[in-house]
Amino acid sequence: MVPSKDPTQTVPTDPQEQQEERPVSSLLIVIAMQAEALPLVSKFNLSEDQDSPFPKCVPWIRYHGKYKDLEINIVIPGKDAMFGVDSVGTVSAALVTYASVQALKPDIVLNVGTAGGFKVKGACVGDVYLATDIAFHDRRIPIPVFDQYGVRSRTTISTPNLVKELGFKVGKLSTGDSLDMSSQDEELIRANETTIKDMEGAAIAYVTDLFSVPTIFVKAITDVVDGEKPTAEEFLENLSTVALAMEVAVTQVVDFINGKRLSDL
Ligand code: FMC
Repeated sequence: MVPSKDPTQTVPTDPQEQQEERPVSSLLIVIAMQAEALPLVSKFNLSEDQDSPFPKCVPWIRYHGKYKDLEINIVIPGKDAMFGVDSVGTVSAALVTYASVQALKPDIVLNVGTAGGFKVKGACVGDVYLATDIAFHDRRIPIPVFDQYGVRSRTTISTPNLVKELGFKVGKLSTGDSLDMSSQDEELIRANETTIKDMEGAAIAYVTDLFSVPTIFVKAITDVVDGEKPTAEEFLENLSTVALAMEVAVTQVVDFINGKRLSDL
C-alpha cells in the first residue's frame, strides 16, 4: 500500500546532489500537548514568540531560539478556546503544521509526542520509538482506492545512522482521533502490524508530504494499549515522567542532527 512515488523521500541519493547539500539549519518540532513541550522549551532555552506568525485569533504557540547550529522552532496547537485543554488530535495538528511550515520553511520537521504502545510488538512504558511507517486507523472508506486513501499507509524517511547511533526502538505508527480503540480500529491496527498509536502523526505527515519536508516521528510510550490498565488512567499516570524521558531522547536526536546533512541521517 506504499505509494510508488514517495514525496517525503527527499534525501538525495545522487553523489553530486549530496555534495551540494548543506547541513540542516532549521528545525520545526510539532508537539500536541504543552506538558510534552515545556521540558524541551527550557532544555533548548527557547522563548515564546511575542510576534507570532499565526493569526491573532488562534491558540497556537511558537517557541523559538538558536541551539548549537540550529534554528529551533517548537509549535503547539495550544488550549482549546471552549474547553481550555490541549488541542490534541489530527485537525489542530494539521492546521498548526500547515501554518508553521508555510511561515518558517523548516529543513526538517520532528513530530514529538507521547503514544500508546503494543506489548505484543514489544513496547513498554517509557520506551522511545522512531516511526518507520505511518497510517490512519479510523478513516474507513470501503470503496476501491478510497479505502487506501483513507488508511494512507506509507513509509517515513529512512534515518539509518540516527537509529543505529541512538539505539531507539523502531516501529509502525498508526494515528486516529480517539485515545481509546474501537474493535474496527483494532482490526486495522493489527492488520498493519502497528507498534505505536497516537492522535497526530499521520495528519502531520499528510501536511509535510504536501510540502515535501522530511519528517521524523519520535514517540515515547505512556500506556500499553493491549495491557491490563485502562488507557486514560495509565496515560495520565505516566505523562509527566514520560515527558522527561522524551526530553532526553529528543535532545539526543537534535544533537545528532546538528551539523549534519539530511543524507547523513
Ligand atoms: N492512543 C492514542 N494517542 C495516545 C495514546 C494512545 N494510547 N497515548 N498517548 C497518546 C497521545 C496522543 O497523540 C495525544 O496527543 C495525547 O497523547 C492523548 O490525548
